[in-house]
Amino acid sequence: MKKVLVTGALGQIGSELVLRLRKDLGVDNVVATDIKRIEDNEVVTDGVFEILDVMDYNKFLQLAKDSNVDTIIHLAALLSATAEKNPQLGWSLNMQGLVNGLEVARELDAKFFAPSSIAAFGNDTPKDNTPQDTLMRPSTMYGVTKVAGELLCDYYHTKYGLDTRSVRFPGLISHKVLPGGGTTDYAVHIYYDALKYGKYTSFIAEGTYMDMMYMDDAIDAVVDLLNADSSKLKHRNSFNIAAMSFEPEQIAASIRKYIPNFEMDYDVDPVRQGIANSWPNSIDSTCATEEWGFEPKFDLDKMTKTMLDELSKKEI
Ligand code: AKB
Repeated sequence: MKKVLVTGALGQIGSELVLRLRKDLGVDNVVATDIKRIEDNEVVTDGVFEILDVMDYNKFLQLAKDSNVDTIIHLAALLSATAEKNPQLGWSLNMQGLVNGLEVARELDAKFFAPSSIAAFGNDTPKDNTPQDTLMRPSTMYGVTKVAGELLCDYYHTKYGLDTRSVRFPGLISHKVLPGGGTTDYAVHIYYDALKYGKYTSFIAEGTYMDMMYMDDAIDAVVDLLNADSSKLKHRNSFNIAAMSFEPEQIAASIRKYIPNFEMDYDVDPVRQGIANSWPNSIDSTCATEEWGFEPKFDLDKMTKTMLDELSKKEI
C-alpha cells in the first residue's frame, strides 16, 4: 500500500483513518474523497481532498486513474438505522457504490478494502462468541448489503484475482466525529450527554449486549489487515474483529467511575432495538488474530477514560 484513495472520508471512520494514512504514507499519497466538502476540517484542508459521489463510476475511475492509487478504501455507505428508514436507498448506495469501487479497483489492479459489520449476522446466527464462519441471514437491509458485499468481494478475489480484504466492524466509539445513523450510536452519545448534562436517555434497552470497539483499534485493524502478508490470509471478506461486548448498564457503570452522579434512563426506539436484537451479543475474532495478528488495546474502562478526557477538551 503506497498510495490510497478513500471514499466517505469525512465520516466517523474516514476522518481518523485519513489522518493515520497521511502519517504512514505521506500527505500526498492519500486522496480523501467525500460527496461534499466540510470547510475548516483537517481532512479537507491539510491534504488532498476531492469531491466524489461513489455512484458516479466515471468520475470515480478517472480520479483513481489520475491519482495513480494502488489501494482503494471504500467507506461510503448508509449505516443500519438510516438504511432501515430508506431500504431502497440503502440497497442502491451500499451495493452500487461497492460495485463501482470494485470495478475501479479491477481496472487499476488495486488492493480493495470495504468494511462489513456485525450486522451481517442475523437472528439464526449463534449469539455468543459468534464464530468466523457461521449462519448469516440478516433481517435488516444494511445487513443484507453487508452479506452481499462480503460475497461480492470474495467473488472478485476468486474470479479476477483482486486483492480484496475486509473486517466486520462492531459499534465504533470515537470522539472526533459523531457516527451517523447507526444502532450502536448510543454508546457514543452517552459520553457526550454524560459530560454535558450528567445524564443520558438510552434508545437501546437494558440487557442488550453488542460488540463495540474504540476507534484507535479499528484504525489499526484496517491498516494492519491491508499490510498483512497475503499468503497468510485464509479468510478475506470478512474477518470478525472484537474488542469488548457490553450492555447499556455496563457503560453507564464505567462512566460512573469518573462521573459518580451520572444517571441513565431508557426510552427504547423499537426500530433500533429490533436491529440490535438481531445482532450477536459477542463475536469471536480468533481468525483475525491468527491470520494477521489482530489485537485490540482498549477495554471498556480505558475507552471511557479516553473518551471523557478527549471530549472534555472539546466544545460539545
Ligand atoms: C451500525 O450501528 O449501523 C454500525 C455497525 C455496527 O455497523 N455501527
